[in-house]
Amino acid sequence: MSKRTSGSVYVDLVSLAEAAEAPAGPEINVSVGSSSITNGYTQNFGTITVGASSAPVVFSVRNDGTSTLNLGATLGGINPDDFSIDLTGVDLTLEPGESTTASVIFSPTRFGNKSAEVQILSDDLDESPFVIYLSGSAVVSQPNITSLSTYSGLVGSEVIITGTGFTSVDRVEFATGVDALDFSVVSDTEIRVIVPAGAVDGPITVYAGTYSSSSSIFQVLVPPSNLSVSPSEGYVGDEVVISGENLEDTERVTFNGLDADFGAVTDENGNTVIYAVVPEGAETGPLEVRTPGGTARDRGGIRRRGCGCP
Ligand SMILES: [Ca+2]
Repeated sequence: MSKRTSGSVYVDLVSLAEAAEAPAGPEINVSVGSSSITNGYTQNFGTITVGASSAPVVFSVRNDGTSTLNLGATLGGINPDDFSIDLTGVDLTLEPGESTTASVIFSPTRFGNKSAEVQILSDDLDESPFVIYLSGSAVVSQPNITSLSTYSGLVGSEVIITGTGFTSVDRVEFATGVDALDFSVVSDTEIRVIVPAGAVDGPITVYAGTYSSSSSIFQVLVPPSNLSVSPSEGYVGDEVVISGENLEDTERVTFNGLDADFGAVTDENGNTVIYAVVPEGAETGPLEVRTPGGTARDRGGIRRRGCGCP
């Protein structure tokens, strides 16, 4: 700013002083909110529940120098995975007087005290890297299961767990001690989990830090398999013996689509064996056994012998 008065020139001393202070070359100036910060500043994000996220903290970088300031940024330190920096739209080349902003959030995945650091790399002569230390404390909430979408299901099927305090859940376990590898915390009140291989009947338990909560019994269904039928042919009214795997809880036996009377016993090896009677009207065709886990079909099927009137 200058004033011109009757031929004499007066230079504004304040402007002159500012011009004198403007450093030659690039000069980084970092601020959070409206306050400038110095190299080594610590930003504390306070206490956040595991699984939740803090509000973003916006940092702005301005070039107070007289030539171009080139920027880069890295996130490192002890717990970089618990923080994230959003560099969307960041201008990494600042001309004198230009500025750009980036935001950082704290979104811890495990409980405890967390720290990390942002390093702003630039061609500032004496402030590169410009380090901003990040800190925060992660706490967990107590999960509580209130219900399951189903209390039985096959390995590989999905179960929706409903309850409260799920934000911090980092582990889901089936009986007995079988971790679910595939689950997602959809919200604080919903978790979706895939029944893992090896799971057996028992409660589903969710864990958050030192807290846990268990459901009522979940029954793991297994499809019947390896059917073997003896004899493989007979008359209406004949009894056949069906063996195989996972025949417990058999709820239906059919001969070529016709329902048969049947009963189940446990043999000396602990396997379930089904006795079924060839039903009236049965024709030659497949024999099927249905359980809550699915349906198995005898490969050879059963032949109806003669007219069924010996
Ligand atoms: Ca500097």
